[in-house]
Formats: sequence, C-alpha cells, structure tokens
Amino acid sequence: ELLPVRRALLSVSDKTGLVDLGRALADRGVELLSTGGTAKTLREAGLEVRDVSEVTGFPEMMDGRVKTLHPMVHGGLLALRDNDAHVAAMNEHGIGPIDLLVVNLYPFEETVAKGAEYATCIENIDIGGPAMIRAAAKNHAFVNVVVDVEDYSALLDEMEENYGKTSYGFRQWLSQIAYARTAAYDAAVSNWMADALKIEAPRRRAVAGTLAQTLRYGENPHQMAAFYRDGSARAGVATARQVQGKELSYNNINDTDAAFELVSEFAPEDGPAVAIIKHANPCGVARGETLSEAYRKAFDCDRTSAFGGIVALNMPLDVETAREITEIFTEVVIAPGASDEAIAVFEAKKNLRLLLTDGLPDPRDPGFVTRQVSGGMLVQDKDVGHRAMDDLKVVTQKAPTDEQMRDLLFAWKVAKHVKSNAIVYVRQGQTVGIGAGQMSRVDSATIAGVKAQRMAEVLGLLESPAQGSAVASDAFFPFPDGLLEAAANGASCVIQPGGSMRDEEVIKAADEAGLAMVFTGMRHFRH
Ligand code: 93A
Repeated sequence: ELLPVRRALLSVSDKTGLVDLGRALADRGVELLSTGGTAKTLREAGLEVRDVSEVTGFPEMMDGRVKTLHPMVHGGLLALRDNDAHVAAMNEHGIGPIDLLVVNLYPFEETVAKGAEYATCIENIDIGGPAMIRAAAKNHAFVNVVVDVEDYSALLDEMEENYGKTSYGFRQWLSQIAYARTAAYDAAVSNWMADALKIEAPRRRAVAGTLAQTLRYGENPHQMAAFYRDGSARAGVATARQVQGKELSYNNINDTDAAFELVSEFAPEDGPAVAIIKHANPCGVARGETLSEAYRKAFDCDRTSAFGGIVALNMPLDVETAREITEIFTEVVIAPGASDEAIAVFEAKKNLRLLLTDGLPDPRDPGFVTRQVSGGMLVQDKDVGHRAMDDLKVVTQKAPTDEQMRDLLFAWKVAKHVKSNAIVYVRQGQTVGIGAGQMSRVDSATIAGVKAQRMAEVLGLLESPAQGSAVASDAFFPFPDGLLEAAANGASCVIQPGGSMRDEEVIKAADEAGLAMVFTGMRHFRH
C-alpha cells in the first residue's frame, strides 16, 4: 500500500510555498508538470517543469478556461494502475500516470468578498481544478491530492518517513479533505448566486445534507424554512417514523429534538423517564415507577406550560401513558416504540403527531453542533460531558444523603438541557421548578422558585415542593447571592461546577445555610 510518487501535477492560484514544495519534490526525483502561471513561477526559481499543454498537445485556450480538461490529464489521474484494461489504455494513448495532484482553486470566495462584479466572479469559478481534484480524490488508491497550502508539509513529512512513498491511509485522508474543499467551493458559488439573484427559498440553498422536507414556514410564518438530513443513523427526529398527525413544523422539529436528546440521558435500565419541552426548554422532567407515573410527575411540574408541549419518553409508549397524554393538547410525542393499544388511543386525536424511533440515541455519541452567525458559522463538539457519582466532590461540611445524591445527579442532567442561565430544583426524581435562559443566575433561581410556588398552588400542596429540594446550576455561582436565593426557595443541597474566584465565599454561605454542596468540575452552558 506504500506507493512511490513519480509524477506530480501542480496547478495553483495561491503560489505560497509553491517553490519550496516544487524543490522538495524535484529533489526526490519527482517529475513536475504544471499549468501556465504555476510553471512560470517554478521555472523562475530554477526548477525544471513540463507544461501541461505539452502533455495534452493543446495550448491553454479560452482565457485559460480550458487547460487541464483533457484525457491526457484525467486519464493519468483516474487510471487504475492494477487494472489491465486501464493500463492498456494508458499505453495505447501514451497517458502517463499522475501520482500527485497539487491544486488550489481560483479564489472565488476572495473575489466575491472583494465585492467584484458579476462577470469577474463568474470568471473566478474554477472548473478544471475541481474536476482534477475530484478525479484524483476518487482514485486515492493510487493518487495523492493536496488542496491546501497548509498540507504541503504533511505531504513532505509522509514522503520523508516512507522514502518517497505515501500510504493508503494518508491518501484516504487527503481525499476526504479534497471533497470537503470542492463541496464548500460549490456551496460558495451557489450561495453567491442565490444572493445575486435574491433567491431566498432555503430549499435551494447549498447546505451540507439532503433536503428532507420543505417546511410550511420557519420559526415565524414570514420565514421560509426547510429540513435537511445529514445522513447520520442517530435515533431522533430526523430518522423517526411519523405514525400519525399533521406535518411537523420547524419549531416542532427543534423542540422534539430537544425533548428526545434530554430524555435519552435517562437510561431505560434505570426506569421510565419523561421530558416535556416548550420552546426548546424542559417544563417538566421526571422519573417514575411506571411510564405513566413519570409522565404525570413531569406534567405536574408545570401544567400550564405543558399545554401544547412536546413529550419524549425513554421507553415504548404504553396504553396508560397514551391515555394520560391525550387528556390535554400535546403537539408531538416521541418514543422508542409504542404498543398497538397505545397507537389506537392516539388515533382519536388526529392532530397529535406520534414519532417512533428504533431505540434511544446515546448521549455520549460524539458529533458536531453548528450555529450560524452573520458571515459564517461556529462549529463545536456536541456536549457529551458526563458526570457520575465518583466525579463529584463534596465541598461543604454536610455531605448529601444517598437520596439527595440521586436528585442532584438527576437535576444536573436536566440542567444540561436547559438554556443558560439554568437553575433546576428537583425532589424525588421530579423537577419542581426550572429557571431558564435568564441573563442573571439569581433571576433564574428566583423564577424556578416562583414556578415551584405555582406548582404548589395548582396541585393544592401545603408547601412549596422546592422545600428540601436538590438544586442544579449549569455554571458556577460567581457570588453567594444565587445560592442564597436557591436556599431561600427551600433547596437543601446543591450541584454546580465550582471554579469561581469566590468559591470559598460561596462554600461558606452554603455551610451557614446548612446546605450540602458538590462540585462537578464541568460546566454545561447551553445558549
Ligand atoms: O479555467 S479552469 O477552470 N480550466 C482548467 O482547465 C483549469 N486547470 C487548472 N481552471 C483551471 N485550473 C486552475 O488554474 C487551477 O485550479 C489553479 O487554480 C489555476 C492555476 O493556473 P496557473 O498555473 O496558470 O496560475
């Protein structure tokens, strides 16, 4: 699988590092082929180069639009070296194999960024370059393709390590990068045209993924929207079967995803769990002895908000839970399966959307999260951070009891799925107050307390269910005030990352308030 590099074709718009690369290759005895400007630069540096036009027998023509688009080039890139017919074709037509392609494309993105005119942008759409890149990348069994100046050194290192040869794994790695480049390039062209033509329909935009559904509208009715699948097999809203109900809306898809990702934090082996989501935040999460008990407890946390919510279950929907759910208006139910009787109960509610998946997603499966900002996007790892009992550090005089510990970990898992600043009160496997998305952590603690008070009123409880609760904070308390607010609302134990400059002050306040507190050493911001 180690193959020597004998012949290279270099055709680059950005000449950075070109001469050094050309010289290093020439020193290894690699024959260099090149297009006009690239050949000129190499020759001026005293290197020996063959013109592609000599190889093709055609001059570069039409302002360079046609220079490498020729069987002498593409045959050399695409021929399978271990295929008799391919080798015979090469011999018959005098096609020499090309083992290394170094291309960087016409600077289309830069040209657009400079505000160039339409015709100039069009001229900067590279055709021959991507054609060669895609050919070489397809034939990575034999061919190396480098599309980024940054990767010149990796190529030379690989050749250095292997006495002028490259490995199959290395060529595969280059190939993946190459296709990412051509995909991004064409996406840039399409999006530039969409802007130039003022095409707004999202279903015509080039994004990575396949169009799954053109949505009726986006977050609001005046916004157009579409749903793309990225091809991953993860159990979730993108791969679920819709058993019944109206078409999913943009907000449904977003909320259903939030609901299912949250409930999947609770392994079915540890018992039934239910999450109810409104506006991408949970308004109730609970465990129960049975699924219907878990649903009832999740619903009780905030009955008002649960109206029109999205319900996610960590185990197949049963008939009792189905009956409970249909007692109020619910937008979507998602579960890893359902019994026939449960499905029959839902049939009476024609609008209720029921989505069934094959199992739960693994909350620790790695992945990426992207977010659009003007002029680009942010990409980060999915938050797969996880804390178990052993990772927690007790920092107060009091240590949590076993029961408190269970509630703390439960609250911590929920807090990970609540928009920051997140404060979550939990008692006996049931959220009893959730404060989400506030700019101040103290306000989140207050709101969660108000929610708990309202739960007491709605259910006719004698005291706030936050009395004696476990409280989770998604990030550290920068001052004691947020913690004291939680204590005032009845919290008896606390889970939070720790790591504030004022940790000592906060710990002291916890001790004085008689709280047990544990540090996770890990934060779960979610914005
Ligand atoms: O105009 S093209 O689309 N037609 C081609 O046949 C072709 N072959 C290479 N552009 C083509 N190229 C591009 O020319 C390469 O992708 C590279 O960006 C550039 C290098 O040209 P030069 O060597 O003349 O500077």
